[in-house]
Amino acid sequence: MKHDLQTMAATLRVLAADMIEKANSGHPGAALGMADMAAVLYGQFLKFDADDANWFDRDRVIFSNGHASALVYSLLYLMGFDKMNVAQLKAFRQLDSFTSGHPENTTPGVDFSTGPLGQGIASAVGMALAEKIMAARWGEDLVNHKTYCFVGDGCLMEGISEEAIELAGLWNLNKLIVLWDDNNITIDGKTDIATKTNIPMRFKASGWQVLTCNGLNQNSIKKALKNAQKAKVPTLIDCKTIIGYGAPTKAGLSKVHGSPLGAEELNGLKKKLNWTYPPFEIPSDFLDWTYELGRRGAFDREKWKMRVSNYPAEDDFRNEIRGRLPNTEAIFKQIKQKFLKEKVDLATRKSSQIVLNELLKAIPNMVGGSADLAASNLTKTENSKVIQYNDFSGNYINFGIREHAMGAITNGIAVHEGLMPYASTFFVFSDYMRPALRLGAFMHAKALWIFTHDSIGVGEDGPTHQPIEQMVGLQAIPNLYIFRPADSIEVAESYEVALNLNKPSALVLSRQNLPVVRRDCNINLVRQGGYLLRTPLKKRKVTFVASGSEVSLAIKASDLLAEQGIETAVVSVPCYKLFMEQPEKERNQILGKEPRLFIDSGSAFSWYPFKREIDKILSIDTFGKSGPAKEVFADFGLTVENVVKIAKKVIKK
Ligand SMILES: Cc1ncc(C[n+]2csc(CCOP(=O)(O)OP(=O)(O)O)c2C)c(N)n1
Ligand SMILES: [Mg+2]
Repeated sequence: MKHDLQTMAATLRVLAADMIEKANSGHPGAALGMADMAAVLYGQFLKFDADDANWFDRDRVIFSNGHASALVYSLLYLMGFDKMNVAQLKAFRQLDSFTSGHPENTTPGVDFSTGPLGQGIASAVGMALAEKIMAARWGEDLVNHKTYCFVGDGCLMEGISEEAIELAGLWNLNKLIVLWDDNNITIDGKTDIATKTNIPMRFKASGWQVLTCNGLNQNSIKKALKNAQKAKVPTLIDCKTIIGYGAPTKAGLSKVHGSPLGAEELNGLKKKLNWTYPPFEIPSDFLDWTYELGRRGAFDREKWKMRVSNYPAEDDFRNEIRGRLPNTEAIFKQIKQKFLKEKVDLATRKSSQIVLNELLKAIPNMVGGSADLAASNLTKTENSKVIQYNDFSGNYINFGIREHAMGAITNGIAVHEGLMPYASTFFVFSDYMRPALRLGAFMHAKALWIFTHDSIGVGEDGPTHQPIEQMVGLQAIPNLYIFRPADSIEVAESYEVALNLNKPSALVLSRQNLPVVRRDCNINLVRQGGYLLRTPLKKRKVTFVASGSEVSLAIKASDLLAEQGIETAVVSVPCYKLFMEQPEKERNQILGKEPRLFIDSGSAFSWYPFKREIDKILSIDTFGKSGPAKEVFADFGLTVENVVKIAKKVIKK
C-alpha cells in the first residue's frame, strides 16, 4: 500500500464501512463522503499528538455531525490514539466500548460529544472563543491553536447554528474553521425539500469568509485549508461531496445515510478502491506510517512544554488549564458573615450579584454573560469587563438574545478547559437552551447556569414568564445540580458547593426580596441538599418542606403557629439532587414522622417521592397569572394564612 493521504482516505472508507457492517448499524453516508476531508485535516493540517490526546495547546476538532462516528474511530485508530484498536473497531456501537454510537468525549481523541445536530458547531464557537480569551490571558506562546468543526446539512438547518454563526462573526473568531459536508442530502431526501437558503450567503452576512472546494479532491481540500489558516475572520469551507461516495449504487442517495451498505455494496466499494485485505486488516507498514502522522505534533508539543516550563507563572497556568480554581473558602466565610450581620432583605439574584462580584475578583479565569438580560439577571458586576472582537482580555460576554447558542458556547468554553464559565437568563427561558444543558451535563462540563426570576414572583410579566414546570424538568437531567436558595446565605453556600462540583450547576434565583432566614453560617448546610432550618423546642406537629422564596413563607407560618402553641419544623431544600443523594435514613430524620406540608411555587412533581397519605402538597400545577406578584401569590394560596390553615388541617387528619 502506498503511504499517502489518498490511501489513508481509502482505508478510512473501508474501515468505517466494515465497522458499520459488523455492527449492522451506523451511518456510512457521511463517513464515506468526508473521508478525504478527514485524511487531509489529520494527515497534514491538524496540530496534535496522538500520544497526548489532551495536550492543552492542540487544535480542537468537533464532528458536529456525530453520525460520522465510524469515520472518527477509524481516524483515531489510524492515528494511534490510546484505547483505539481493532477490538474497539469491531465493538462499534456495542456496550461499554470506546466506539459508542455517536462520539463521546470520554474516548481519547474525541474533543466533544456530538450527535444532537447543531450543538457541535455552536460549541465549536465556544471553544474558539475560549482559545482567544486564554490567549489574551497567557499570550500566544502558551495558547495558540485552532478549532476545526465538521458539519452536515443538518447542523446548518438547526436554528442554533445561526445564533452561533452570528456570534463567531461578531467576535472575528479567525481560528475557527468549519468544514461543511455539502452533499445536498439528509435522511428524508434532497435538502431542497426543506430549504432553499443560500448557506454561503448566510455565513457571509455574519462576517465569515467562505471558501469552496471539491470535498472529494484532496488538492482542492488542501488549497482551501491552506487559505483558511491565515484568515482574519472565521472560515466556512463549503466542501462539495457525495453522500456514500464510493458505494457503487447507493452513493448520492439518502438511503446510504444511516444503514449498513450490505455485503454486495460493500464488496463493490472495496473493488472500486482496489482493496484486497480482509476486514479490519491493515498492513503494518501502513499503520507505522499513519502512527507517525499521528505524532507529527510531538515536536511542537515538546517546544510548548519547554515554553511553559520557562514561563514565570508556570504554576498558575498549569492550575488554570487543569481546572483548579483558587481557594475561595475565606471569601465565602466573609460574605456569609456580612450577610448574616446585615440581615438585609435581598432578592437572591441580588445576593448572587454580590457573591459573583467577589468571585470575579478572586477567580480571574471566570467568564460569563447573559442573553441580553444583564440588568435583570444581575450577572454583570463592577468587576466585569466586556469581551470584544478586538480585545479578549475581558470576562463578560454579551450573548445577545440567543439562549440556545449561549448554552452550547458555554459548554464549549467549559470543555475547552482553562476557564470557569457562567451564563444567565430568565429561568423560564432555560427551556430555550435545554438541549445544551443536557449535553453539557452528559459531558460533566463544569458550567454555572444562573437563572433568575424563578417563579410567579415575576408578577406582572405574566404566565408566559412564570416558571412552573421548569424546575421539575431540569431536575430530571442527570449530573445537573440545581440550587434554589432561600436567602443570601444559602446563595453564597450554593455558589460554594457549585464551584466545588466537577459537574454543571444551576442557580435558580428570585426577582423579589427575601428575608434572611438563616441564623448561623458556620457550616455550609446547602451541601446536604436539604436540612432542618427550624427545629421546635418540643415535638413537632407538622414539617414544612420548601425551597427558595417558599422557605420564608413557611417560616412565617411556623412562627404564627408557634404563637398558637403549635410546634412545627421547617426543612429547607436548596438542592433537591444533593438531598436525594443523602442516605434515606438521614433524609427521613430531617423530614420527620409527623405530617409534612410541601410548599412549592411550581409543579408538585418533585415532592411525590416524599409524600405519604398523611401529607399535603401546596403547589402550582397550572400556568401562572398576570398581576402584581403579591396578588398572584395570594391567588394561588401561597400566603401565610392559607399555609397555616392547611397545616392545621394536615395535623387534624
Ligand atoms: C437535533 C437532531 N435532530 C435530528 C437528528 C436525527 N438525524 C441524524 S442525522 C440527520 C440528518 C442529517 O443530515 P446531514 O447533516 O445532511 O447528514 P448526511 O445525511 O448528509 O450524512 C438527522 C435528522 C439528530 N441527530 N439531531
Ligand atoms: Mg447532508
